[in-house]
Amino acid sequence: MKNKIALITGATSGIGKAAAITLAKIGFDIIATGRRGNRLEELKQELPATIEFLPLVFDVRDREKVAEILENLPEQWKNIDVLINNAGNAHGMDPVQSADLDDWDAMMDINVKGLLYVSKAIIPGMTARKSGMIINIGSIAAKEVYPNGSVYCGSKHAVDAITKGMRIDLNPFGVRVVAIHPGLVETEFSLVRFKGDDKRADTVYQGMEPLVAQDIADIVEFAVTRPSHVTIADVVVLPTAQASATLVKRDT
Ligand code: NDP
Ligand code: 8X3
Repeated sequence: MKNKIALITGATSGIGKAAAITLAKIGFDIIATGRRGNRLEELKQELPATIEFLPLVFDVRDREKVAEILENLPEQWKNIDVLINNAGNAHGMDPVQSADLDDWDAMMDINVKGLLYVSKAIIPGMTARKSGMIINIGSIAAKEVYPNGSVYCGSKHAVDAITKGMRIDLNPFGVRVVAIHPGLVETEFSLVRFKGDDKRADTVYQGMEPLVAQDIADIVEFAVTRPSHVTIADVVVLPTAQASATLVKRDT
């Protein structure tokens, strides 16, 4: 995978960070994005010195900034082979009648519109070159709806639909479009969802063995190393203890 470029959004922690390290280890040059620039500098220390690294600090909600940065990449970084739309989070977990409008805005603006802004900037290069791969990180919440998760699930259902639409529209250009839909993965996800309440975040994974970010990065690696006639279109990956969005076997 030498001289290939992967752009990973949300590479400051969790799944995005694991994907960046994994792709770097198989030779990809890495563009890593997120809002926490210090985390991107730390990530650099974990990457092999043999690859090139470009950290980009921006909020995916900032439509102008996303376009300004991604449409004006330095010449050597313009030809992106793999885009991983990973940046996203849940914000809150509340019934629709009492949930916070700011949480709803955050989820729709980041998980859906942010993914679109980034894709809009990167897709023209892929269609012009008639090659490339887009990997969208969905969720089990893209396939099922659970109590108090209406808008997070809605945002991920949108990611699922947009992924299918991308696959259809980009079909004439040979651009491969992949969706990976994880169940419970222990990252900073629950800490963000519960606004820094680490005790509540811990209960999400209590008494069960969740996936780890590397489990998802392994699937990313599998998808990007398939020959060009193969698209891993849609993967749902769950911890063994999880049978559905709401059914989790826990040790008591
Ligand atoms: P983390 O909270 O560990 O990582 C989220 C990443 O998204 C961070 O790098 C964060 O970077 C970035 N991000 C969040 N908001 C923004 C923003 N406004 N602008 C730019 N970057 C942003 O969680 P995960 O690694 O678990 O989540 C990654 C993806 O996986 C998400 O799309 C999530 O919905 C999905 N997912 C997670 C599951 C889980 O159980 N953990 C299961 C299924 C799907 P920064 O804060 O530095 O900006
Ligand atoms: C993250 C997994 O079950 O919290 O998308 O929605 S879940």
